[in-house]
Amino acid sequence: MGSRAVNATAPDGVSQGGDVNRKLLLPARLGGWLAASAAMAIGVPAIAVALAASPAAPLAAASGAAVPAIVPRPVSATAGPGRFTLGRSARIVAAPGAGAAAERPVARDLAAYLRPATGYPLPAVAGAPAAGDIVLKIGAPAALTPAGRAEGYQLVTTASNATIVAPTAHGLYNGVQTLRQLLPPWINSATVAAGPWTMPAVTITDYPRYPYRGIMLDIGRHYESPAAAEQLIAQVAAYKVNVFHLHLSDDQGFRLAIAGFPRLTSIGAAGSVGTGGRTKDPGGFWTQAQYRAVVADAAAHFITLVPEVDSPGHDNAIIMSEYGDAGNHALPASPHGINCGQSDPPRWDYTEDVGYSALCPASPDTWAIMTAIIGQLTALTPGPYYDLGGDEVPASLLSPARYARFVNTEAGIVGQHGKTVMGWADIAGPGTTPPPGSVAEYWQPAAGDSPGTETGREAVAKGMKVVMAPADHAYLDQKYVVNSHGSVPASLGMNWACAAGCDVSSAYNWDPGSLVTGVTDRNVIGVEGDMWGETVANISDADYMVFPRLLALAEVAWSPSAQRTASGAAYRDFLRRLATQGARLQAARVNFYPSAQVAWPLAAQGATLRATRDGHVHGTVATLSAPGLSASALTMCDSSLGIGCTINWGDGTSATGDVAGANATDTRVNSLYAISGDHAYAHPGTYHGVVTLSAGNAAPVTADFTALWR
Ligand code: TNX
Repeated sequence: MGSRAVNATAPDGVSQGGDVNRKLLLPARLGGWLAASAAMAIGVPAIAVALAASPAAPLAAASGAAVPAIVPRPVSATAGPGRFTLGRSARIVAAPGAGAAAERPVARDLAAYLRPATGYPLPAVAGAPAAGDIVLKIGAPAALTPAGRAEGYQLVTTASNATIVAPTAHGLYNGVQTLRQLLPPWINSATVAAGPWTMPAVTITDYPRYPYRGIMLDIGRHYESPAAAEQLIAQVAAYKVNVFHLHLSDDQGFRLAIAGFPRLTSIGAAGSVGTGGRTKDPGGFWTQAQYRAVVADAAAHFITLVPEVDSPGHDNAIIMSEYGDAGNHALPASPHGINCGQSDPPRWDYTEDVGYSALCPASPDTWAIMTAIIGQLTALTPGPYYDLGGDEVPASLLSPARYARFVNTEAGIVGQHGKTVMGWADIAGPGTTPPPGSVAEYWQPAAGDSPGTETGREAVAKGMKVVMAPADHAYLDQKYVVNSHGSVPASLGMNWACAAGCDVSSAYNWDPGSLVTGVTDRNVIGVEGDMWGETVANISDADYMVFPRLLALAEVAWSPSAQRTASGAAYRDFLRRLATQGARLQAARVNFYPSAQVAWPLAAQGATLRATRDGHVHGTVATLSAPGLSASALTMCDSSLGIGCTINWGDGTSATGDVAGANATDTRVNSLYAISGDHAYAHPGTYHGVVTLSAGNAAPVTADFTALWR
């Protein structure tokens, strides 16, 4: 992507953001794991099989007992005897205790998670629990260390109850996310599924390694609606992500209505990357009411929204909007003075280029605009952070001194509004004076003390906290590992940080507290996955890039530090647990890339069929999840291909079923498959049938179904 390179180096050799030219950043250290994964990447994805009855493949816990597969991996989990069955009469009980008020909303959340698939009423009530209930209680389990109390929880399931105890509502909510993963994957279905809804008995004590576990969505390059943002929020909350960083503005689009500056959206929001003459991709923006609603929706998922209006670079949309706004009395000088970009007058550039725009630090109009944006956005945002961006301003546009003056002025305004300054780690460069405790987001795909890493050490030296988002591990817009057909996906994503692809392995196998020399867990507050928007035109595309890699990042951010290497035990353990998430994601209708690095198991769920008056049944007997199984769905039941689906009708007869579904595309996972059949029973009754499914060399998976003729 040569055209995207930033000329970040000044003639005198000084630069913002380290001596980093994105084009040159193809880290040699990626080579090792690429070789190891190449074999898997070529040919059909590996398919392993797990029985439907044990959707969460058991893992050996420290004790040697089997504990269920949960992502992110809990701090400790010990299996107990038996299983808990969630039945039709179960209630979700906020146990009387210190914080019944805090428990109630989480109880309602849990009920809302469990009702669609179970079809059970699951009333959320206060009071004393009975056998069969799920119990939520504010309290302080002794096993939680003081550090673990803010978001930690203990979850105990026995044959009679499932109980979550946590010091905070957020901790309860985290426990709820774990509880969902103890149930079969079909608990994520939007429509009633057959069950049974059982979970293994287990004692889990859990709390996060880092307080900041984020995802960033760039709606500047391509517009995404509030509804799309909320869909992503709901999806990532399931993996205990607690920060939603919203990149609201970039060269190609400004996406939030700002009172007093209507041109920011009438002009600034009208395009997107790829817009040609504004006839394609019409852009868009959020009203302040819509923004507030997304903030509230995030908060309901215990997610803090961090707004970002990138500056002083990545600002062509602002400059194009305001350059000609001479009639605006809010601008004290001449608005032409805001433009320190490459061309004057400024021009739209709807390519993926970066590094050509800059707001001028000396213009009073620049600050009239920025003050309005920051004032309104901070007032709309209850969270502690305001992200001022600060990345990739070539020293040829703003000298380091002028860049630093810009950042320092803006940081002062942010501080006046009571917010903590956040920005890309470039803001830690020469001459900046961020208030101690400000947050630098480290993005360079560089480790140790190699070029680019100095931004991390500069941040530490200035007393800043660090969010780790090294592009070769955490940039979710990077293409996956190339396979025999070429780039993956061919039509989406970039490859500047990972020339041969960034897959699950690179998202997982790194350590935020030791990646960069001089940046340790004393400084690091968390991890963020960044979904840049140049190449993704809708939220389904974004999901395809976000999942499953975000699950790796969520674990790196949540779970205790581990020796994470491409050949190590921690990664193997993660892959096994990640594999079981495939059916969960499919049941939740989350689009994802069925990475060839993961041995996605088959998982199947039986249905209930009703016979006609003459004993005829016809229709879906089971639903099959087989991520990455790209053999044409319609030939799956052809045993000559080694893929079989046999329906045992429960009356002593068997037949081959039919399979229907959609194959994978370049940007969509293959659909769930419906296995169907036709049968005539001889006598009225309740029949217990079994569907047996197999693919390749894998052992079969079975699903029980029921046929009723009354
Ligand atoms: C880098 S590094 C960017 C974004 C791009 C992204 C594409 C940094 C803070 N910014 O402007 O969208 O690469 O991968």
